[in-house]
Amino acid sequence: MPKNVSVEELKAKAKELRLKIIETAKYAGSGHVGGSLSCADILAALYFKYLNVDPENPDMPERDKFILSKGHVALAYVPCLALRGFVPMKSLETFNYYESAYGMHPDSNKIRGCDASTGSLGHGLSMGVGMALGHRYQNIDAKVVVLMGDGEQNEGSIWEAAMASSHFKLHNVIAIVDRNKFCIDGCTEDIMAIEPLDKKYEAFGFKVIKCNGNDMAEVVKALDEAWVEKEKPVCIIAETEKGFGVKKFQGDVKWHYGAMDMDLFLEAKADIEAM
Ligand SMILES: Cc1ncc(C[n+]2csc(CCOP(=O)(O)OP(=O)(O)O)c2C)c(N)n1
Repeated sequence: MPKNVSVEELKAKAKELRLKIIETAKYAGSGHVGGSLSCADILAALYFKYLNVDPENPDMPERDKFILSKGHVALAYVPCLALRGFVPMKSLETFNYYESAYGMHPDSNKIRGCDASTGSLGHGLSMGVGMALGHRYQNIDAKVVVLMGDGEQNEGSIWEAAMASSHFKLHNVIAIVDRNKFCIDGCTEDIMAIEPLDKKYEAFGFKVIKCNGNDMAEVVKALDEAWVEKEKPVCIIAETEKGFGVKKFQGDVKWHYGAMDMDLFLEAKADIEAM
């Protein structure tokens, strides 16, 4: 059952998360800031309202599972786990350092509360199908939420997993696509077009919900609807903006991955604080 947390409280969490994202990128020297900022609202909503997870008991079998299929945004995920109490806040200072547990891609053997090691794109939904089937066989009523990128939709394995999700009627699987319109080196529609994405997921047997993924009220409405689905797997297409919250990053493909000097860091921080 989702917790009783208001949209305003979630907005404040998303803002806190965005600040942690850019601080962590500054500690690391660089990072995937664009795709981290685009999905900050989704992560904040999931971890502070929807997911049944417990930082005191991170391995409880009946927990909801979360898979960061777009694993390059550990820069958003690890700070989110820190804010939720799974990992020490201080550890963000070691992000992507040699021998740190917190690399540029998440390692479930090293990070408390992390259910899947990711980074090689295209595998999260397949892992999610396996986890959801595992829940079924063990009579565990838990959700499996998979956050994917839109460029990531070019990976064929996603579509095999989509077929399996509907074949097995995995209504506890919630796939979320961070539709920020950019991949690593350009617009998704120029590199390898994915539209009409909603029709594709519908054809693969999903219930499709569209929302503005940078508007917390819309994110909550979409997740509320997804959480009560009892027939089909769900795909939420969250329309977002890459770099959302920092004016210099928004709409600039260069900020898929980058390093900020101190002036830009302070500018980014001021932009987020003014949100
Ligand atoms: C299998 C695989 N191929 C290539 C990469 C390199 N890579 C890292 S991020 C990225 C772009 C991903 O774009 P998208 O899914 O749209 O992510 P977002 O824009 O949300 O950051 C690529 C190609 C990878 N991590 N895995």
